[in-house]
Amino acid sequence: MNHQFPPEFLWGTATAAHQVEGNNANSDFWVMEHLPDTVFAEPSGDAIDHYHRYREDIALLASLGFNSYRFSVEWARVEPEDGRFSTAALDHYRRMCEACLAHGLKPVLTYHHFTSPRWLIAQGGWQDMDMAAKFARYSQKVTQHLGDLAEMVCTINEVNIPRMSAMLWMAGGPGETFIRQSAHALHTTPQQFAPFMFAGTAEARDVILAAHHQARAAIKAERPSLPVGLTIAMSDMQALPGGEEVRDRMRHELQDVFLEAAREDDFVGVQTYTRERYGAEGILGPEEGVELTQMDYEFWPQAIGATLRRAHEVADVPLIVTENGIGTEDDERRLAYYEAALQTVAACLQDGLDVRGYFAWSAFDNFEWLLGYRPTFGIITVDRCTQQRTVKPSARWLSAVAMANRP
Ligand code: GCO
Repeated sequence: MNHQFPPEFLWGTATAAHQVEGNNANSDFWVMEHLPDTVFAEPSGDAIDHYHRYREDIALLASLGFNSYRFSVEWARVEPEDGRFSTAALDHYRRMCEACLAHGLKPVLTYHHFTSPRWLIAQGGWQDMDMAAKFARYSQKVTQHLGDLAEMVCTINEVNIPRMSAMLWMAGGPGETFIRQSAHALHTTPQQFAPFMFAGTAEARDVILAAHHQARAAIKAERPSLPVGLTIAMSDMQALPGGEEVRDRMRHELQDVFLEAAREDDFVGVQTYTRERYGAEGILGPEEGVELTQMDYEFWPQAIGATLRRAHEVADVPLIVTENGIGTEDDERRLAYYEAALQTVAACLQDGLDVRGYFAWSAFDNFEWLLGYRPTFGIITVDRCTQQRTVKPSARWLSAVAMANRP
């Protein structure tokens, strides 16, 4: 795997605030995790206490030879009430950026990674066009405070995941009782209930894309040279004979419209875990005989090569693998996954695709949303009683690749 990557290539790992920080108590997810009929397996709680342990964590990641770290700024902390910004919270993220730079890691910031402040949901959440301006205002504030230290900014993580989840996994939504309880607890109505993850309508898609575009303008107004993009969840959508039409329709709806919306951006972040097969009737389950991961995804590391090529074809902007990885308790399989995945990334580079970086999901085992702490995506494991971190062999392997390819 040596010398197949350009010297300025970004090698990193990724996390998201809510999944690692702990006690993100002003966010919509925190509220939903604690309802009597919650759909979450368990609450996020202290997570891995990254909020307090970021210095050691960043030092550990740097010691592994990475040159970048992708993490998210938590809107619920930075703007705890509508229009009220917390300088202390902004300073916290500034200290994180400074710690990264002191250790030779370029900070790649995500401004929204699934969680939102409670007040936003009470106002109509991600279904209300007014929120786009609020997201832009928040983005401007964050850029004012951190923009000079950031390497690049992802506005919204996985802009297409609400639509995917509504069309593929959660048809009919998350269940009436849960919606009723959540809406009540978040001071809205079941009809207007729209946290990001559950905002799966076509109207919400337009709101999300407007939020991205307005945020991009706000960031550029502050700091014209800062690269801005969005990230998108892309599985390798394969058609079986007869499934081409359905696959094309679904791919347009779930991926292409979002890639098209990124054509004016500085880059697009591609996040891939597996493939999906389509037949004439729609999406098919895993193929018999193919190994499954903890997420019940097919073990399909080559998916990342296919999605990079697709993103290049449709968006035609520089590409970054902002997430790629596997939920497994068997770290040997993780290592095998990364090895095969990186081969396909190298092949894309060889074919002339402008791929600028690779971020493994995830740095640490962390809170996997509805599934709680059971799936383990980390290259570093965490004992959540002692908060002790232990580096897995897959991390050592990635570390060797990153170091061998650095100047
Ligand atoms: C994502 C998510 C992560 C998940 C990961 C594994 O962007 O989908 O960024 O939060 O943990 O995808 O399922």
